[in-house]
Amino acid sequence: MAAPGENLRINPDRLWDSLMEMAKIGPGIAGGNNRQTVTDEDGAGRHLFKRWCEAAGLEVGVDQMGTMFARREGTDPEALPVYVGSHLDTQPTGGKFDGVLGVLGGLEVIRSLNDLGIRTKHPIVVTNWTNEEGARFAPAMMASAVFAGIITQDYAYGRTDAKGKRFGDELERIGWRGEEPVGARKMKAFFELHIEQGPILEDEDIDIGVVTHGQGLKWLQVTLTGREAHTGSTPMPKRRNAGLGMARVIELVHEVAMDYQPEAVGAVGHMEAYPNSRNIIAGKTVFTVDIRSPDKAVLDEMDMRVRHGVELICEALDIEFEIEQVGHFDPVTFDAGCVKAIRDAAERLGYSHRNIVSGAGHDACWINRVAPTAMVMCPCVDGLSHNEAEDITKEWAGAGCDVLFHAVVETAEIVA
Ligand code: HGY
Ligand code: MN
Ligand code: MN
Repeated sequence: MAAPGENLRINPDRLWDSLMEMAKIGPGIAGGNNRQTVTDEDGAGRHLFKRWCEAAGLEVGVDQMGTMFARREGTDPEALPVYVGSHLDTQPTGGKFDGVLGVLGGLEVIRSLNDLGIRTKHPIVVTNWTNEEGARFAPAMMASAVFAGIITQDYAYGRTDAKGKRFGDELERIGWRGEEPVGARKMKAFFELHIEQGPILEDEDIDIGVVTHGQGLKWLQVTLTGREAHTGSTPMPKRRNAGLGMARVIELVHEVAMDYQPEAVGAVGHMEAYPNSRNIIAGKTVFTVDIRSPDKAVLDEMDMRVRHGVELICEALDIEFEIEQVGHFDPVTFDAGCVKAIRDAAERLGYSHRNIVSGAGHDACWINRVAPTAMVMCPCVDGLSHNEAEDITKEWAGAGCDVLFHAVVETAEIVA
């Protein structure tokens, strides 16, 4: 089957307009977005996406985790569909492009096929995965993890946010709990377009990241319990300071990551101190350790060192600890055939490209367990993401979506 000609391109202006339209839903306070999963804002974004899909002639299905599947028929309805997508939920102080570019890029592929009157043998399904971010409800990539059989739907439904609300109840409340069983769908392949969320492509002035691997991740939720006491009248030796414990663990995580440079990373982004009063020694702290590495052995060693370090810190401070692993996936190797389709498309279209390992986690990391999967990346300004100032250019978005278009259409097989 001949590959699509290099003249086949998407409409970058239409893609950009859709990105800017979606960005109006769940605006942040500094130009980005706060459209957290299964909030009313998420619901509104889903309705807009559904309207656009139906206007493009797609049939929209929703599964019991709320993931949306918008299907364009192929000439052979029995042929396994090619899936393309990402996520519409954002961080609390997120950008306009993280995830959204991959969902609306998938829709742009459909819109371009419609414009060009191209039929494909395999159906194509544009996908919006629920709760990729894991900010409101851990773990990240939650719906794709249920789809891939990594975690159960009951576990996901029972996850609670900082206010104690259950994911399952919130999904029901916004009216996006579908009937379709999760994971029943079979795929020929899955492609995800995503911003790099790091500085490599921009620094090297490269248009396209051909994602060969994704680094592994562990999220450890740590609870330290000491004793609340007066910050003024309690002698230093008599304190059981959970706040000091958290500070020392944060330093430990940084030091452990620095021991495995240049790949490994580690930080603590989520921190809660109780009772969080100016003149009470924190009796309890709850925080999440985020450690990552492309090397499984390194990730496991970092995990072991952090756990051991927490034990020593708590012994010295006479405080108790609990550690719950609330997120984990091993380093991912994407499908060589799908990766080649992306690299060949970039070559054919005349875009500069390089292999790259994804620093961030993506739904593709889980879907790779159940179907041949690969990712396309485009640069982002200063490599910044998970920040309202996240930005890309229309050219970068267009180039990434052109490559996505070719990889998807080639895999779905154009019918002359
Ligand atoms: O945490 C991640 O890497 C992704 O943004 N959920
Ligand atoms: Mn993302
Ligand atoms: Mn993200």
